[in-house]
Amino acid sequence: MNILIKLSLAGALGLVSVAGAAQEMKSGNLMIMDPWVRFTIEGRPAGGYMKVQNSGAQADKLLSATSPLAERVEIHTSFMKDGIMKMRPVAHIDVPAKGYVELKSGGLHFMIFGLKPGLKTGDKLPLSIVFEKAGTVNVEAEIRAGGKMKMKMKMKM
Ligand SMILES: [Cu+2]
Repeated sequence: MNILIKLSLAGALGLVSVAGAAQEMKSGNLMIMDPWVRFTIEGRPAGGYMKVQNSGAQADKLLSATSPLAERVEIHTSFMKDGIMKMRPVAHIDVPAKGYVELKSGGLHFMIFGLKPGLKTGDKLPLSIVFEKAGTVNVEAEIRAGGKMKMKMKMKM
């Protein structure tokens, strides 16, 4: 009985944290929506994703990012070559005026190297994102399981 109650409570808490996961951070004309990081095994770089919306009449540029819990963060783009998904660093990401850019799996993304060991799904990774015009915007990206990485891990098991 006790165990049942604990389990259902854990389930309810899980639902609450999922519902509260979608984050927004506004800075000037920029809005950072739903920043998250894909959980990865220790020692592997992790992908970081979010949507950056610009309500201003001037375009901006995402120049770089850092995290106190990672060695370095690169900006990557993904592309197909000979049927294989590859990626390479890019210098910046354009944020169009009165528009948005989405950092997502298989497209532009943050590549986060040297994550502090012990981070797990549900933890928040602080990210300081530097824009050419808007300056530095601090967000907390939730670490989530998901996508291709999860499927790979399932196949290995
Ligand atoms: Cu990458």
